[in-house]
Amino acid sequence: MTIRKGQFITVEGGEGAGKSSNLAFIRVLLEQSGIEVVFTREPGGTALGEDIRDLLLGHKHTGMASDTELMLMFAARAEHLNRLILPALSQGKWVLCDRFTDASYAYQGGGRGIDMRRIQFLETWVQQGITPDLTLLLDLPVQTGLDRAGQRSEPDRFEVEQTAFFERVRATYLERAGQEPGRFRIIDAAVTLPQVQSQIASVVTAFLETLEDVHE
Ligand code: Z5A
Repeated sequence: MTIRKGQFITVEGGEGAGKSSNLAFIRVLLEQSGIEVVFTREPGGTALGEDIRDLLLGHKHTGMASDTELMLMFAARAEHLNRLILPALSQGKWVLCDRFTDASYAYQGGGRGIDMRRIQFLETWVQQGITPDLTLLLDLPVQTGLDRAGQRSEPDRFEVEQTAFFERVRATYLERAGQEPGRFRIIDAAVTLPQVQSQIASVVTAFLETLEDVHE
């Protein structure tokens, strides 16, 4: 595996959590600190990955088996890691990614009910030890997020799921955050956008300070 120099930051959250609204803010925070940032997303991030994203989010294959869905997520991830994420990190760039493997645990594990051990197996195979250095979890009550997301246009293949599905997604995210407090930072995303961004700024600043300490 290539030796990495950059940092790998992921942003997660349920429906309407405000990831899109906050990712650009995080990117600016990092760039203001002189960091070169590669901004990407999952599923997607490469030409092949974006084609897989279309299969996963579109309505052409509505009845897709849960295992198929999970393996397509990891197929896109393998391409993403090998073609974009690892090369960028090894060049010292930072990677800011809109969702990553925690989403597979939350949506395919929690939401669809796939045995978490299957997801762990794919994670070990595909990632070979590469995990995010920092994960911001934008957390909010499911109904608040659904109300926000409902203001958007055409729902994708995940957005048509019922409230119970999103409750399981949220519970899984929070459980994972509890299991890995060193990597996760939970952001209260139910408050106003400026309040959310204030929390994010504190987290990013503290993370940058931690790295300075390490390098002193
Ligand atoms: N998925 C999966 O199942 N397994 C995997 O392994 C991976 C992904 C990697 C694509 O994700 C889908 O793939 C996703 C999980 C699945 N499915 N779902 N659902 P995506 O990230 O591309 O799609 P998304 O979840 O719909 O995210 P999004 O488009 O970035 O939306 P968002 O996080 O909900 O954020 P938003 O668009 O910024 O905010 C929604 C609205 O709320 C918008 O009108 C904002 O103006 C408003 N907003 C935002 N913040 C606030 C605050 N603080 N107050 C009030 N209003 C706000």
